[in-house]
Amino acid sequence: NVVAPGAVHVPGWLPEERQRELVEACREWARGPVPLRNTVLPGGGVMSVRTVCLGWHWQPYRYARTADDVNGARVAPFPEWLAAWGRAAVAEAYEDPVAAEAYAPDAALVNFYDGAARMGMHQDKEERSHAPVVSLSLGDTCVFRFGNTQDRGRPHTDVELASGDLFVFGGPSRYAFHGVTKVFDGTAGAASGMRAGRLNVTLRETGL
Ligand code: MD5
Ligand code: FE
Repeated sequence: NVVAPGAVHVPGWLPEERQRELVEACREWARGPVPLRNTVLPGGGVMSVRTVCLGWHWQPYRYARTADDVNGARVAPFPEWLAAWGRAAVAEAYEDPVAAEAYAPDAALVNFYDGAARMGMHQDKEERSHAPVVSLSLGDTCVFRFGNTQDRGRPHTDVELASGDLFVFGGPSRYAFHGVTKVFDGTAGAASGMRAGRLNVTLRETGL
């Protein structure tokens, strides 16, 4: 499903077994060296989403190797198997195995949403590379709001993202505003092995 130029939604891309593997890996990453944390924004606001990073630690609004706003630890490495999933995802979304081969993500953000968590409309601009962002959803279904590149307002398109869904944001959609407006409690089903909540794993090329 092409939502906009460069923005491709592939429902049910991850088979159950892969969903379970990724959930299990997320559980491990949440144990350390840096725990899941509610990011504190420079203005004092606290995000309702809980996040843990791989490869590079995102803190508003830069990437660092250590989690200086959490416990100072160096973040877990970005695993090569996850980069391979990223290349497969880009190949699937763009039907272009040559472009996909060049995709070299070096950071991941793992976002955990409980039923009350939301993510406000924002752009992802901390990466120096213009390579696509790969998004994998697990657990509860959410409403993902895909906006425009100008501002937080209209026009925007609401898309439901369910467990196993792939979304790739590249080309002109790489810097679109986007957010999560709702998570539907109890919609996870059995596929991912998640009991409650939603996980989203995004793969990025930092260019750092
Ligand atoms: C999420 N995470 O569901 C989303 C999925 C984040 C974040 O937004 O920053 O952690 S990633 C959605 C995304 C990434 C890059 C570009 C665009 C969307 N886009 O152009 O719409 O937790
Ligand atoms: Fe984002």
